[in-house]
Amino acid sequence: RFLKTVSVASAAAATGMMSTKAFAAAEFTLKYANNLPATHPMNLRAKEMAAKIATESKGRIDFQVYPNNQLGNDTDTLGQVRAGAVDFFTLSPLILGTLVPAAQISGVGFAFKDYNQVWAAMDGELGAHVRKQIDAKSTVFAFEKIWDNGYRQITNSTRPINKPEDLKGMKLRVPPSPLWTSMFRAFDAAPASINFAEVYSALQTKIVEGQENPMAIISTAKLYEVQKFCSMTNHMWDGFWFLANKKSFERLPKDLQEIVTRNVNEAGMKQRADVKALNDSLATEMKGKGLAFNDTDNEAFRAKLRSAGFYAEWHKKFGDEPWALLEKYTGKLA
Ligand code: X2X
Repeated sequence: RFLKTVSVASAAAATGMMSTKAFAAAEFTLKYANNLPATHPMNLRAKEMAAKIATESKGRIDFQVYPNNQLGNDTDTLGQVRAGAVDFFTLSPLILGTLVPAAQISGVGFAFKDYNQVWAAMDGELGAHVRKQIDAKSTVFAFEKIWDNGYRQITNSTRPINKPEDLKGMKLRVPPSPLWTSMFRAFDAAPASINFAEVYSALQTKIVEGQENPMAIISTAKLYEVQKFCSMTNHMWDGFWFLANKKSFERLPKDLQEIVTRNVNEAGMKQRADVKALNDSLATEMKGKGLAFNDTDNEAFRAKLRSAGFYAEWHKKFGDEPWALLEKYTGKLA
């Protein structure tokens, strides 16, 4: 470390660019990328966490946060974190399903009735099962505490979705993931896989009529500007696994690994509380911005998935043991 600092400083001196920054250059520069606006709790907590990591590591780690798809859309960034060009990435378990199919299990429609079930499962055996699959099947691993996205709601520019039949033929953007496409096909909609980076413009230009996301995203990504209706379907809980490239992480000495791990998990717990509070409080604000809200009867939508064979199909795909783990937390799904 001493040698490295000296060489950076003397290089700067030699070129006449001596600056205090040269002396303070961090030993490890780590890039964390995500797909959400800088104002979303994910980025507010990540920024706070980055500052804590810098302080606790005494400047040895420069933890850089790149919000809003700055380094590429989710599909690109997944490639970059696999290759180690990006060190950390937060990604929906369902999109991660394009690499590790087993990870999609937490996204089964109407699985978790409430947050008690979500955190019991994700901090418990279901989450452990998924993290083990990620570790075994890829060059990345997931930290223990999954970050929150929330329960997803459907927005569109055409009509309120009151019952499953209202989704028939609707051109709906879904994130790139087999389970998402399968679920909206089961509703007889016309799902199109589009990365979040392109969602605002796809809605604005009417390439699709609608999309589905939690309230905190509809608000911070300003999707209400290009949508008329918001139907409270709560059709799926979604989170973000905080992923790290294994080689990047293993390059850190143990004491720095411990600082990063503890801070990622602690920030995740704070982010969960922020997201829940926001998702619960935003309807009033977005009504004021012209979005028309309606509630729905969850049971009707669930029955539609059941009769379309959605649960049977995914039970078979995931296998009996993982499915039993899911139902251990949710109760019988079909
Ligand atoms: O792509 C989405 O819709 C988002 C932002 O919710 C996810 O990351 C899955």
